[in-house]
Amino acid sequence: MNSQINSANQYLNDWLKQVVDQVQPSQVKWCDGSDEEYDQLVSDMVASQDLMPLNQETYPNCFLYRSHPDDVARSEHLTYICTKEKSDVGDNNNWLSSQDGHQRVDPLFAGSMKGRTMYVIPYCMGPLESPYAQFGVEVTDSPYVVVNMKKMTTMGSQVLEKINHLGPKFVRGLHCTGDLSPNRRWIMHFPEEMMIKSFGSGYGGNALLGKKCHALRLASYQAKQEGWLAEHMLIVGIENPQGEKVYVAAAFPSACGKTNLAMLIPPESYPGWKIWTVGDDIAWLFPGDDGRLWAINPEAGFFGVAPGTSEKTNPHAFHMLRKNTLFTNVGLTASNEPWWEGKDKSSPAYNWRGQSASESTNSQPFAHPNARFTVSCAECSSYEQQPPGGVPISAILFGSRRAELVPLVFQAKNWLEGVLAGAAMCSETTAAATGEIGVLRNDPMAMKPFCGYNFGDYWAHWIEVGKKLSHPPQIFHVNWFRQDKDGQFMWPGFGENIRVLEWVVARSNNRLDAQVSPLGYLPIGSDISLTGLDDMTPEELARLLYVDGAAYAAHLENVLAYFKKFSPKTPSVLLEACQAMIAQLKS
Ligand code: OXD
Ligand code: MN
Repeated sequence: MNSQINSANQYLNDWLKQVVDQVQPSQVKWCDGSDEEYDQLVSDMVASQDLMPLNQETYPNCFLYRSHPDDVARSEHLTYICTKEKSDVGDNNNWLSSQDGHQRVDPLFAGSMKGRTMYVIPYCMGPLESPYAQFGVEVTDSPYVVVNMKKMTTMGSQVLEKINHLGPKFVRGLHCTGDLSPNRRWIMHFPEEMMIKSFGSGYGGNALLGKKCHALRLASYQAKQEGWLAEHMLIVGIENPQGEKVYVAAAFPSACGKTNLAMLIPPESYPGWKIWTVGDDIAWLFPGDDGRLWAINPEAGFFGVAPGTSEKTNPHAFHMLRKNTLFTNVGLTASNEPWWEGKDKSSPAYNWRGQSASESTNSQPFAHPNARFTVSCAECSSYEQQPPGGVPISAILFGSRRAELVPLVFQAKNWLEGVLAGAAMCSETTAAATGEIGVLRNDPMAMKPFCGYNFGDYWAHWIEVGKKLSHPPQIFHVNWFRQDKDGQFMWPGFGENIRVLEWVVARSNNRLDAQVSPLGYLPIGSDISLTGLDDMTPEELARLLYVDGAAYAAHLENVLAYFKKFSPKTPSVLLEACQAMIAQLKS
């Protein structure tokens, strides 16, 4: 077996030989990343009934995967960052010493691939020729992981060529499906060793190691050492009717509409406006020599939430999913098309577990609320091929899901108050992670599940990055999810969010005045256009923008207490900015 471990990178060979000895696969398969390899894996999985072809006339080259019912989302409570010092990792993460982390998972890997194929996936995060690209090798026994990695990353022989010359500078990711029991599941990160060990889950965020594990947790740790940022952000280009394009990065917690915002189609009342999709989930942000912040999307595909995706909410995605897509845990119609809540007028015949409509319990959704689609970026008609050097960011949005309190939009007065706006984010939990849904929790910069180090150091790092920027992006906070007293959403969202983006762009270009408030700058009512939005009155818009000073101050008191949990790491300037804002809101 070890004779098959023959790359030109000795560090890679040494690691793979250890892995083979540990997991004892029946064969090793190096993934070349070709379409033929993908097709072969898909047809093998269809033959073994791990994958089900969907209606090939209406959904050509689309397949359905049904996961184990206990393995449908990220397992945050089983996700650990393992380092020498606990204080490096902070209370925002589960921590184990590196030694204990290895000791906990290694016995599970012993002999875990007996009788199975071990796939070796060399992958690249970011455009292959980008100076910002990062490399990794994922070893897995899951063909589902291989076919998903093919869509989500650049992978295969051309990547191995590059890794051959990297010496030890690549991430080693070991993944094994195990028996999928949550009692034998761990997602362990060893940032000091550039290593990931994930056992017992096939779910995307736990098993596609290039994504959350590498591109966010390990990358954020690395970015701290090297002076850049790895963030849970979409990236879009916003083009106005004059043809000017401005790039915006936006952080929202999981399953809060990042993919929809990334692919927004403006309404008819916004002729000439266009949104270009650069990325929908992760942004790596680098201070440039020109004092601006430059961004790349490290991913090559979308792993999006299917429920709620429709012709109305996200027409680009709705059409892109009609071919070459892997679906996970959606329902099925009688004509073998994928089905999810909020899709269209069709009816489901089977739920995500394969039970027929008569067998399934009425109150249960037919698609799992975290059902996903995996599709290459190239399939999206609004996708913009990113230049290797990235795109310059003019504005950063932080967005939380808040039924109350938080206005539709405000602009921070400066970088520090922008960092405060991001760090103060609280949002309601969603089905993207196991656990209760709708619980309000602190989710700074939407990075609670993804920051690979101590939040105190993270906020300090954000402040430091700002100091390197002579032309920093303007920072905004948005909330599409405010509700009225009857529990109805007050803002229509989706394509109509362009109205807020228009204000964001104008403010970033210094083209509009604004009202000054303790929170930051607020739109002067009429500056958010309501043209063509017949259902909304200026009074309703005023309610959406209303800030209850006392209630907001109370929220920030809680945030301050949260910040203090990370002291002495929490930067004192952040605490002072928060205290000053509380005092102003109260006065
Ligand atoms: C995702 C997530 O899958 O945030 O992007 O959970
Ligand atoms: Mn995400």
